[in-house]
Amino acid sequence: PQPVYRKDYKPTPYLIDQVHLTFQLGEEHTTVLSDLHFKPNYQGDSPPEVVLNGRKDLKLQSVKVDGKDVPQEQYEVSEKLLMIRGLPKGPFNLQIETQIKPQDNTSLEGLYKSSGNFCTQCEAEGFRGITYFYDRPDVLAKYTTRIEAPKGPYPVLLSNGNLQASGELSDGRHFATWEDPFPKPCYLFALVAGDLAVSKDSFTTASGRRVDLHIYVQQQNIDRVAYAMQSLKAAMKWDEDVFGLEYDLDLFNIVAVDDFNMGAMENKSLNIFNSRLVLASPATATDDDFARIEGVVAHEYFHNWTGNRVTCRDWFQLTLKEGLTVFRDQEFSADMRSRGVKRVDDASALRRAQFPEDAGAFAHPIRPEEYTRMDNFYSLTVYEKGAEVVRLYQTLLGQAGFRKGMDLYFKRHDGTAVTCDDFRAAMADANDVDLSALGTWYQQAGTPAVKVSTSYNASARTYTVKASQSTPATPGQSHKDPVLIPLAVGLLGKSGQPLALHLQGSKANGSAGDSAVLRLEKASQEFVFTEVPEEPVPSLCRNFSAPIKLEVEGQTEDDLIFLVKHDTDPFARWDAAQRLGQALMIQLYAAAADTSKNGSSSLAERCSAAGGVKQSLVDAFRAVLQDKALDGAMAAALLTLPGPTELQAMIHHADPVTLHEVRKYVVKELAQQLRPDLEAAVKRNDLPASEEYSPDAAQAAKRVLKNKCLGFLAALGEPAVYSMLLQRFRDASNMTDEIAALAALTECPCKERETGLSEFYQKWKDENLVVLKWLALQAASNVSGNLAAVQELQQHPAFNIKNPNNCYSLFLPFVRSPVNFHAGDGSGYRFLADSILTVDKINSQVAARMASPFTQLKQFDSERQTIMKQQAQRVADTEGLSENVFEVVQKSLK
Ligand code: BAL
Ligand code: ZN
Repeated sequence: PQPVYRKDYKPTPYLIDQVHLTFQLGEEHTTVLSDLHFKPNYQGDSPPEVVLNGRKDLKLQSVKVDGKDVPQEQYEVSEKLLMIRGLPKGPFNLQIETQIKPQDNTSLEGLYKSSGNFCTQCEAEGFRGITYFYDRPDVLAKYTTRIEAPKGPYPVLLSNGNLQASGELSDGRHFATWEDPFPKPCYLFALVAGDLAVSKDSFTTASGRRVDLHIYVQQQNIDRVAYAMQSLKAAMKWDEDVFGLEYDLDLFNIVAVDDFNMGAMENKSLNIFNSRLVLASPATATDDDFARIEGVVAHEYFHNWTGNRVTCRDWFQLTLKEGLTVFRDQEFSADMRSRGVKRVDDASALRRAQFPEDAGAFAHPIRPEEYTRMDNFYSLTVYEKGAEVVRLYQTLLGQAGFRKGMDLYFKRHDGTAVTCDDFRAAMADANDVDLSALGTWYQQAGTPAVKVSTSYNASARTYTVKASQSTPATPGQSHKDPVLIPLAVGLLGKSGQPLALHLQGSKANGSAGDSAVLRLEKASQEFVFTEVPEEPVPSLCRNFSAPIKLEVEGQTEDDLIFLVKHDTDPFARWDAAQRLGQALMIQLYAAAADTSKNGSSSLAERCSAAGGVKQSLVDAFRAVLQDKALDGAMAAALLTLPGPTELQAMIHHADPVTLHEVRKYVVKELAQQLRPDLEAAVKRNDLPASEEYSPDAAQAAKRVLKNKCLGFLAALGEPAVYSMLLQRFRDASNMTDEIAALAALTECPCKERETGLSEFYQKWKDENLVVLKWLALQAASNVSGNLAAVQELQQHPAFNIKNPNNCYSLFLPFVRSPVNFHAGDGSGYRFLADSILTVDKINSQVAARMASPFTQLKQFDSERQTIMKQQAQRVADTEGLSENVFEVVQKSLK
């Protein structure tokens, strides 16, 4: 397969400004009539060829220009293209008729069927699976869509825009015609036809427009949409309040489908969602599910402006809409819930998942330079790191400056397809500043590493912060330039009080409360604070002001404990706790892995001979547990030790199983020493049975802390704790508590584990979304030898390999189990490779996602690298492999 390069961008020789589509939906096949109005966009007198994208399963029926058949010698059809010559000068209409078979489409791109209903997914390049078209985001057209279908099985017919007409046809068929007044690229096209129930509400915009809000789901799920509806209305209001952005049509539809590759899709006025991100009831959804639904409903809604009204010129610019929209949904969730906890969660997720991507074989800049399959670049880097880069603008410009930039961006670019450079120019021009230094973030892959050293001069009362930065080489990019890093800094005095900040010169970018924002832009720089009355403890990268890895020279354990106690910045406080845990586990890993001195000792003995878990860490955790004023969610975050992926990245070629055992040892030691505090915190945070469940942040915070403590107690390995967990599982009045108790048991090899899993399945076997949780818990378990259980689950009647959620709930959690995925005999890797090959024949996007662990293989010890490579190679060598999977595995093998 040939990659596409960003540098090769060229506009199309024609524009298409009007699209009329007619779908004749049927059980045997579907006919698509497409009538396209072409306008010249070329120089010179001789009309060039029209070359349209297609897919091999399109059956071309006819091609006409201005109503007349195009002679066969004037067009050519290949697997991926339709080429037409001899076109008239000036505008013309091209009519194409194709036949497709949505019922056989398991790729879930283009038009397909889910639970008997027709639906579409066109981003990034799915529209070419429906009809021949310029399937690229810079061709914007107004669409009219007529849908014809048998009325019995498909009473609901939906597409983008407003309903223009509907009525009966002969033979029990009916039709609906939809018209979308806003020009859009084809990736935003959508169609749904099916037997769906609808929940209706409305929202009146600030300027008085009444918008009908409809959420369509399968009949049996109609009582589970209230939260999504409430979230939608909150998002509409928030976008008006914060960005002055109103909705622009009279109707907004959401449809939930079970079979969906992504989380959701922002099609103009007809968002289509993976049902797991719409449906929720306290009995079936967890607090996290509720929060995710709120965030994703908002995200898709926010795309109406950032993505739909202003879209991307080409797919390399994906972060233009995704980074920006993730940033917007993060800010929305921060306003709906706890801002500090949200920031910690986002920073933690970035470090856990995006940092490894940025350090692995698939590292790419937020604006990639090339791709083979665009689907592979719907990545954490483009989305989440992209959002952090958008946040840099806000940190540098302040909220008001950022808003000015957004206003100018819409003023300049509404209704057009633009680039990330256009976004940066709008931000810069609106604030009359030079932001060219931010450009490097779009070009360079890799996480910048910043080293900070500090010194206090008591006689001069100055405090000097020296910072140097470097970005590690990534595949294809050995040279890296410094990037512009806003580093938010606070200084704490001896009793934990914030010190007033006076920064010498004008190197600070501004200050917010107790923090100053240092502007790092060179390889190495120095900043001096004056009038500092005492030697402070620095609080660095506050609010995670940039997506960097920070090393603080000379930072002591006492400093970290002090920060955990006193820092008022939630991120910096959490980060200090993380650093304490990291340092301990890195030290214990060295002892655990060194079997040379006493090979017959157990891992616990080696860890304990190396000093075990330090009293200081125990004390810090105890203080968190005893702090009744602390938000429960923040407490839970502070009590969460760094996970396997963060630790793996810090220890060169570590053995992941030993690392897991070390972490387990630390959890157990903490549980033993903190038992009374853990038990007290559980008690304190148990809600009275009389209190009705609410997914709001306040109540959820109590549950998350309680369940975090239960997780620690499970590590004690005591029969009494197992029975207590089983009882809690049985007594739980909501899914959050039910699944948390079961999750704790699932990590323990005990009879209560089997009882719980079996009872849970019996209780929930008819609820697809709950069964997914059951699959995921078992697949992720570190109970040794669990691969056999996962293989059995693959054969279980509840498991459907054609459904992406099923694959995501079995294979992705499995690879997160250090013990079983990284089993020394290579069985986990073999299983993954076999599963990728099976799924690839059904759905290559899902298979490519499953292949991503191979991009990390260089992190592990050499034996594991060897056996992982063998399996990646086996996948790469398989005949008929999809381009999606090929692109991921061949990068992994370089
Ligand atoms: N555009 C794909 C789904 C999303 O990011 O909203
Ligand atoms: Zn998005």
